[in-house]
Amino acid sequence: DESKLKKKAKKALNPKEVTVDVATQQMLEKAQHDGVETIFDRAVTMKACNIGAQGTCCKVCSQGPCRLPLPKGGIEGDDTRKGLCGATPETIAARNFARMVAVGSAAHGDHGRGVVETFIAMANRETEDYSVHDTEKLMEVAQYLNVPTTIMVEGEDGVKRPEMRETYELARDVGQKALAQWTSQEGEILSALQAPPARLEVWRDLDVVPRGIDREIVELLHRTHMGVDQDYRNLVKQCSRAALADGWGGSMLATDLQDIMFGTPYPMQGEINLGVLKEDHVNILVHGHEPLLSEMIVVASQEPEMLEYAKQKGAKGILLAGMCCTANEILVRHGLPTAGNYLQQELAIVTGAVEAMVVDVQCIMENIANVAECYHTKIITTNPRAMIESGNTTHIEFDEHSALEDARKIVRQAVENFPNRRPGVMIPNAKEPMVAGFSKEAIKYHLGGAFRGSYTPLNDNIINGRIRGIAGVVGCNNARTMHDSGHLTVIKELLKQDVIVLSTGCSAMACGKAGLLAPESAKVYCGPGLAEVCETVGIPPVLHMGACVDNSRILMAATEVVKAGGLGKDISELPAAGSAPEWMSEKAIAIGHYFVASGVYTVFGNGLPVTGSPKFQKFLFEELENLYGGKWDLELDPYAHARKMIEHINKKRAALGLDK
Ligand code: CUV
Repeated sequence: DESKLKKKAKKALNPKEVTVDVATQQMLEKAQHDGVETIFDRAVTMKACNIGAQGTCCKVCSQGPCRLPLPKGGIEGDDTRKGLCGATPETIAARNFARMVAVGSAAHGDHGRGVVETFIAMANRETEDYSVHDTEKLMEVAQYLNVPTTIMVEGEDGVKRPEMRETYELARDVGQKALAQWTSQEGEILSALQAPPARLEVWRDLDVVPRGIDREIVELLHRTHMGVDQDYRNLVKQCSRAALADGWGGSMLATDLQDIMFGTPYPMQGEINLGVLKEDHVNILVHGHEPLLSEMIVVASQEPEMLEYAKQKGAKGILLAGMCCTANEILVRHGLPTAGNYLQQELAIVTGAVEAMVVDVQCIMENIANVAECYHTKIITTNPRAMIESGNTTHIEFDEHSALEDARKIVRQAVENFPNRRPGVMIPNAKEPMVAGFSKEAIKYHLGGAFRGSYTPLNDNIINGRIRGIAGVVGCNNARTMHDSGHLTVIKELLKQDVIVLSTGCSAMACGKAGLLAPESAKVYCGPGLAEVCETVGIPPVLHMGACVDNSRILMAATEVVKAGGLGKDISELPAAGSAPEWMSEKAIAIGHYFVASGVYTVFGNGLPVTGSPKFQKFLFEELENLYGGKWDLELDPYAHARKMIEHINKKRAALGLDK
């Protein structure tokens, strides 16, 4: 009847209200026209659960779920809320939080494990498809893993002298030693020892240096079992171990070994947004997180035989582009085009121009299979850990021993799908040029002054106030908040105040689409000091450092800044802050927590499931600062969000005696 229809019409999605990205708006209109439902539609029709959002729904045993929402009008007097077993809101919220840290750390850790396994196969020359690309990085990693890089060789004169070890022999030992960081049960993981000595001291005092990557995650999960750890402070302590095992362990080793195999990123020119797709080409999207497969697809899609095959099928060529963090991986190493960030994955298919979407792990929406059914797109899953139960997806398992062959199989299937395009293809006319690939090494080079090998000039610019401070703005998109808008507002506010921004993940992509990764944007968006630095050096004001695992690069860049001197002895003393304005994944919580435990003030947007327990929230938002020098915060309004970060940066500047 009419009132129902009216209600429905009222609930219908208005594309301009849910995203600031023009290409996304256009494709949402097309989806509506084509009768295709996306996450944006469901975000309108489906409300989130208020108790879960507060973090106080306990379902760790079958006597519940026990639901402990904040009473209307707040808590007066003692908080008497309890679960059946007596669990307090603190225990429940802390356990839920801990589980997010555990899963997020597990995701990065398992990604890292895959990299190490491939690395070992490469070092043993069991696969010719991968090789050592960056020997300098190999040496660096060998050093922190205590693997000797030289051996003593006796010369003709009978004198023994040190000689460099053979590359693959060295790589074998590095691979084994890296793997041992996952399995180790006691002591301290070696990659974490790269932190500034003062930070290490903080961790040792608090007894949170990770003993082994797997161990900390398993122990954290154990502690959240019914009836185990019922002290939220003690739970958070183990959260720190697991999160640090992610940032300074699983993620860091993944990044470093990927750099050895595929090259350390240096600034590259690239393009971003759905407009990178080409109507007359076979379009292949690689979506997910791991570069192991996508690196091979890069090779396979450029082989002459494959291009010939594409021509036979009526296409002019093959266009390979990325989505989500896989995009970041192939962008920062090859300059390959980026189709879009997390909330654009369904919409890429809606163009009708994608022959295959090849996925591995993490951030892949199950609904892409439904959307693909409305077009000709093939969804190809590749990882035994991540399949989609849907008739129209294909699984082509990827094995590092037959990597290039597997990649060829996948590309061939995409090419064969080209003639199956349906009428109504529409690619948005929207793409932006960008520069990406700022590893810690690249920052040293570009901001390193005349000698191109030091962080001192950067520090000098922070000390003299041209650069007020450093912000790490990272993380996902979230369908509960306007797509890309939080990232862009926070970042533009920071730039105005001369805060240089380091970015990764979907946040970096939001910047790319809005032109913030183009060096010319510096004079438009930055305060005079930062603009001058960017223009002198020729860099954009937002430095795209890679995928989410590459947040470890931000930790190491911060460490380099500490080492360069003049800004205190610890990361917690730096005029710096972290932010994830549109976070959604559990990985984001793990990342947030390792930033906090590393001494960084970290603000999240969009809600945090801790608000149902004011005591636990206070612990994270205030008391942690006394322990770690860093703390959590939550701010939904992006302007206030940026302001809080700037205030923190100012506070740190004052403590260092700058701006006198
Ligand atoms: Ni790993 S974790 S939505 S793709 S940043 Fe993007 Fe990045 Fe979040 Fe996922």
